[in-house]
Amino acid sequence: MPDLPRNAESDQIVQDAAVIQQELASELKYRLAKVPERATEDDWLVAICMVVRRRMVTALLATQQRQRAQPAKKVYYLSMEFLVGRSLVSNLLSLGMLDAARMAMSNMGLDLERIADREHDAALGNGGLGRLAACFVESLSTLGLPGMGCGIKYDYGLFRQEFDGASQVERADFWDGDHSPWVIERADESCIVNLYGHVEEHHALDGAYRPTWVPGATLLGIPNDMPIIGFGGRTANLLRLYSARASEVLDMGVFNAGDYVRAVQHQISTETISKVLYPSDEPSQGRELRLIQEYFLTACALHDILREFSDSGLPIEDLPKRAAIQLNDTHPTLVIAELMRLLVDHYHLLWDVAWSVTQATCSYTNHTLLPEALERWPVELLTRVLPRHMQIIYEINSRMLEVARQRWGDDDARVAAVSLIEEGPTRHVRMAHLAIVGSHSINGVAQLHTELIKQSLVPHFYELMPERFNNKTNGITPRRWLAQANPELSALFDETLGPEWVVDLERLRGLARHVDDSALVQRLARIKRANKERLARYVHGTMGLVIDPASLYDVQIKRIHEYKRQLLHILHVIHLYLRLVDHGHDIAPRTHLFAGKAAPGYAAAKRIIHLIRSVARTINSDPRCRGRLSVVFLPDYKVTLAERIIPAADVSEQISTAGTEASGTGNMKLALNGALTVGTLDGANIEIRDCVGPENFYAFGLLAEQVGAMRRDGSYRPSDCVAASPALREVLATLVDGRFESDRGMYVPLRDELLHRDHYFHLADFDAYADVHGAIADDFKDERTWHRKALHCMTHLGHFSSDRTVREYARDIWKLAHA
Ligand code: 26V
Repeated sequence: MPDLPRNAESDQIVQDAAVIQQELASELKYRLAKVPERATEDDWLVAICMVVRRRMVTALLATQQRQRAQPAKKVYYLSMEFLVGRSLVSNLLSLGMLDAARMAMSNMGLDLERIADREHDAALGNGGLGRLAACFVESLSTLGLPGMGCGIKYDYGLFRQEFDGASQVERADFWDGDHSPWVIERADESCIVNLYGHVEEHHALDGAYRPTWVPGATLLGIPNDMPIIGFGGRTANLLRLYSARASEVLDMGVFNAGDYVRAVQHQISTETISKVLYPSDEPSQGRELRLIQEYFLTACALHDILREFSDSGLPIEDLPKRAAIQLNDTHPTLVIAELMRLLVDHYHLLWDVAWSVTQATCSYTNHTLLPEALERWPVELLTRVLPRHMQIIYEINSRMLEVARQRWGDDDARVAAVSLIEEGPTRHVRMAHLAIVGSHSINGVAQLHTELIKQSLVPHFYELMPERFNNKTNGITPRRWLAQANPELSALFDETLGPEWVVDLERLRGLARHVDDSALVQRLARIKRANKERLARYVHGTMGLVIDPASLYDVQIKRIHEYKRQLLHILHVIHLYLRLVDHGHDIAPRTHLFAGKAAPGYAAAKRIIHLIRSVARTINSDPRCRGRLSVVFLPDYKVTLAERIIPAADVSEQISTAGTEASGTGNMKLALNGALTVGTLDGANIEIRDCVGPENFYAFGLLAEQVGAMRRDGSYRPSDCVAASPALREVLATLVDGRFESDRGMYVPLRDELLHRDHYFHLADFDAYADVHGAIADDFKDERTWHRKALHCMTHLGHFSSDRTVREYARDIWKLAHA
């Protein structure tokens, strides 16, 4: 970044602003045919996006020209989800024109932030996994590495969350990708995707087996490119999102038979393929459409990968020299069967050669240990939708079982444990097993998670092929999650460290010299306070609730899931409430903020939301709680809301049952914005604690090993915890005594699960959680020490930049040339 003297820098901003102003006027006039007096905020949004888009296109073409001139290996990041959020401000920031754009608009009587707030938040993902993919594509560009994200252009992203009283209601969230200023349709690069049908057995003259897949349906995959610009504006890689369209190839046949209506219907049904993103944690029934979506992505992506490769003129055996394919979870695993199909059936490679090319090209990231989240597809369904792929999967399996038998002889249990096919009343294909055998690298997303993959999830595969397993701890992009979300804090970093920290987060270490600088700590405190006031205004504006910026903001924002234990958090809030109103104890002022969506079919998660909202209503309307305790459940959690909440948090709740949260990334975002973490020793929490030091991390609860042992020996008795804790007894009683909800039956299932099973060990950890919160409340009273701790933490969190993570993938797995 050029280190201009201050006044030269501001001269430059004035000049840039003048240019932007001219371009804005021109866009408004010639694209929208409007005069400024008649333009709406949405018109101005289009105009400013177009001004930015020009520069994006320039960067994109320059990047592509450079990459063509110097062909190099490229990574294709295949993911069913990219949770990109809004793009205007992040693009302005990357192009170094944020201040100039703000000035240009202000000169025209417009407020950039207000206009940017009208952009749709592209929610093409569920949560952590999708947001990680978006951070990675941004980091690839910032690092100048060649890569492309491949995903689906859903018409409807994750549902919008509304409320009917305390109950979640889902609303469709239409994303008009076809008219987004950030998307360029590439109809000329469409490809054909086949489905259904049957396989005909043929043999070549030399006797080789040459099956032909005769498809029963054909559709088109249309690429839609979203350039993702790196910080500094030098590199723009593509996020390529495919949409499905009816193919005329098939329709013509139907037309000829005279059935016009059926032809149009066919068009409607093929286009449903990219219609909607599936919410995670949904029960797995009736998911033929999801399987087709997954195949659709892999077929489209591979088509583009092989087309790009064919430009190299290299023989197909050299594919791994030019392409690395990263599977973001098992969702794109069919790419392994599809690549084998193309190599064997179309390129006529020998099976063993094709198999080494496939393994050398593909690598797999696991993101979950929960058994219910591991993908398994019924053999019957796969056979019907993708008959040739199912044959190939059987062949892969039989060769792998041969290796297993050589190793373990007739230890049938072990051999069955690695089979790609799960036997039972209905047979299933285990997608994680297919991903493992077809990849040269299998990675977890935090150290503990990787250990658990090796020791508990797939120990037999680890025994067979230990060298393939490795860890890549997740990270987050400091551009969106610091520079953009927390501009005041970033300005403080700029002043103290210079501007380079934003592309080299380890430089935050330079703050270490300042932890005893009381002026700096005071400024940090003022910045946090301003962020908390801003959030308070937002809460008041959207929900009509008054919250006190002087109180401790205790934040839990993430998908609602039993393993994440929002229930433990709200039980503790109830405990505080009872101390305050029933026992007359005073408590230090605190505000509990929750946000998150529950999958539409996940009854327990919806009940937890209902409980939180009911407790919030009771507490917020109880005058005895005024100035002491308030509870807020903010609706419709998404990237944009995260950007508002995170800079304002004092405490970050990361309280999953140890051994269940693969990594977490919200934990990193909150800590980097100066929140102190209360957390279990789970996922990346452990590495965060190692970095910041145990005295700056509020750890509590059972360890993964202890939870694992109790699960194995069945020794956990939640009722014993209740017997030993009067506080817990009192709290549980409120779930059914009508105090929070007049329908006393409403929370009976929650209470019964806790008392009789408690699969996620809430009650076992309750007392320890309450104790550690006691310590937090004490520490928060000493403001200076608190902010000093927060500063100390930030200093040591450079490791959690997604730049570091992506560099590790590039070096260890993808083998990309250095940038
Ligand atoms: C499963 C399904 C199944 C049904 C269809 C849609 C769908 C979508 C996603 C999933 C699995 C989600 C797994 C996941 O999000 N894991 C999270 O990954 C984060 C990034 O590595 C990590 O930080 C979180 O700890 C982990 O829970």
